Amino acid sequence: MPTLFDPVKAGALSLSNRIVMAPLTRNRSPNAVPKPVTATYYAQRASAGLLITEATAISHQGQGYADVPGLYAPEQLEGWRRVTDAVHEAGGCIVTQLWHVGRISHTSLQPGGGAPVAPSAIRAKAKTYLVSSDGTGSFADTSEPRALGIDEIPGIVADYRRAARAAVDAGFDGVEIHAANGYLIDQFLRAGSNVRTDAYGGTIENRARLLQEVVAAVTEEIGAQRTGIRISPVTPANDAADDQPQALFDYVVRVLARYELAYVHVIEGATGGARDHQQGDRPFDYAVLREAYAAAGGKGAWMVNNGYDGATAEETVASGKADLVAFGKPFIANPDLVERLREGGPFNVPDKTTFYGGGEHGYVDYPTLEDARRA
Ligand code: 8OZ
Repeated sequence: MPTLFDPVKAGALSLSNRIVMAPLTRNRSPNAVPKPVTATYYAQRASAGLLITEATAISHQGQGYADVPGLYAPEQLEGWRRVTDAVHEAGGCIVTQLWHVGRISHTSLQPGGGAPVAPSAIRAKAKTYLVSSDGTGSFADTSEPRALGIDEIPGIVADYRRAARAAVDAGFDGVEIHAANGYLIDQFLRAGSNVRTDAYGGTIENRARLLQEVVAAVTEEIGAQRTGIRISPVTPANDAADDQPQALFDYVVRVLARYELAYVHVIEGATGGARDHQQGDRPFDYAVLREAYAAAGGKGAWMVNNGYDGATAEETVASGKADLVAFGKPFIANPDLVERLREGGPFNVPDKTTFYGGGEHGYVDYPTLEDARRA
């Protein structure tokens, strides 16, 4: 019976244990450039089997929040090189999360102050986070998006490909395609945000076309075995809505099974919220989802996330329900989370007021068990 602490392979990634640091937005990269302190933050957490960076924009158009990092300018990639070097020095394995926000953006964050882009011109009932010139942050309604022309889609797929290449050149061990939480790829997938009548809308097959093209491009560029993907079948995050999530995501994983991906990362329930959150007329069946992937020949590691603790994670891995478990908030507050899980705690409590934006406090100053013993 595998334990959480046993090594495992996910495609080409050799992980020292099955505990993963989930992607966590921290809004500490002004001008989209990761600072030196971000290298310290990730290196402190390098005992995780795998670190997934915070969501990182593949292009200026893919930006939707103040002070989130990018992968599309030389200074950004230099910042990431410091991170990957520090993590590797500390013995860790790290992938970056490729992000295009689609309609979850604001004109003030877009090239030329233009409208954010989306499958259809439907505004999300969602907020984004802005920082004004005097440094004060505030939440703002997302802007009215414009529908992408079909001729613009190849350029977006090319941006994913370019970002994946840049990530590997900057020292990442691989990438995770962000297809969750109501951002661009998820907006195409879900009927609530996609009313297109061309080859990218209507049927499930058409709504999954962008996802399929992005996966094909990224895996061709850097290798499927270095590519993971994150999905969130029933999350309501960022106004994501579909009333047939089981049919939709059973199809999605069958598409994913065509590629020898490193892993499939599934957010169970409402992101950061209820695990039994429901969309459509029946509870979502994650076992059916995994069976659909395996039956179609999918070989990637199965990663689960959302509200796991040591006991539920241990049971999930021991029973074979998943190969990897990703932890979010616990990793913010516990740089040595792996050690603390091994010892059964204690755990530092995350401070919500320092999740988004700010400096070193609440970022790199949470104590390890060893720090606590010394103090
Ligand atoms: C929290 C705040 C801003 C963005 C996601 C990238 O939900 C995010 C995100 C989370 O995937």
